[in-house]
Amino acid sequence: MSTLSIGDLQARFGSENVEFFAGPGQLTALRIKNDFGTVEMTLHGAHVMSYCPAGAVPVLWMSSKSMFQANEPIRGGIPVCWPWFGPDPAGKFGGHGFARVSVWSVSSVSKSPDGQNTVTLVLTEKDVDAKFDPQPFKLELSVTLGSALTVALKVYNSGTDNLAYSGALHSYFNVADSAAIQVEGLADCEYSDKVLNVESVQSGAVVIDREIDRVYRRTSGIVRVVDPVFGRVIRIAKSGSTSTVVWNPWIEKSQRMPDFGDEEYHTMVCVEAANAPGAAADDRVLSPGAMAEIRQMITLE
Ligand code: TA6
Repeated sequence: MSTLSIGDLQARFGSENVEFFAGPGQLTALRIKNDFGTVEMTLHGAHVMSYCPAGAVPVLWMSSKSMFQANEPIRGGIPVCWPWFGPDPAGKFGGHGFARVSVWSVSSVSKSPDGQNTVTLVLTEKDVDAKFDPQPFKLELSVTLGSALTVALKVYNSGTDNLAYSGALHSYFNVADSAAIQVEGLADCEYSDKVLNVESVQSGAVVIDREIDRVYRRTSGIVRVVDPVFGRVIRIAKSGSTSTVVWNPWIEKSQRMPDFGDEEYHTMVCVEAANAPGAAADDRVLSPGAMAEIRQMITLE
């Protein structure tokens, strides 16, 4: 858990492209700014809050009602869901695991010869509230700002027992009008429909005309969010993930979430790189000393 002050972080890791500051809720945050664009993220949850390619409309979405406080998830950007995706299998804690509500530490900051900047944050079981009773683990979240935004989560089993988990990079994308977009790349994929509680197969592009909460299984391809109103396509590639989740809460669920504006479903869609529970291909078990990585690469076409 980072105990360094913003000044100390700036002295140790700051650069011409990386600046530490007091973010929303006074959470310790950092900004990567280079010729490719701007990214802002917090140490809280290793949470990418925003991504704006140079000259573009922001690509990631953030609720105007999001909380920015200790022990609470941020509503928008890229929540890091780990060691469980969805409800807590033990039924004790909130959804999507403890990584997104824990304070990470800065591990490294680097710049490549072609001008891409990478910041890596780290979390281990020693940084997590003891109430979660975590097995030994290490997570590294690397964010690279180049022609793409690349977010990579490495999971290390630093214990002596197998480490079973599920997880996701739960990315919220900014769209002009969710009812006008098409989410391409999932045609003919089998999915678990979490709203209707049925298994189904996708026909053509995904359109947002109701609450959509679908776990597309055995998917490895590129997903394209085609936004005719903004006149752009958000291209979402991934690796290390066997499920792609598409989510829009639509009307009623938006009204039920206190950290989500009643009308905000109009301007967002989640496309998530996941290893979701419930299908053998997805469940992840890491043997002692092993490492697995899940990665999402986001670009504007
Ligand atoms: O990824 C879709 C989902 O699992 C939905 O079921 C919905 O719960 C969403 O995540 C947000 O979850 P959260 O715990 O962040 O409110």
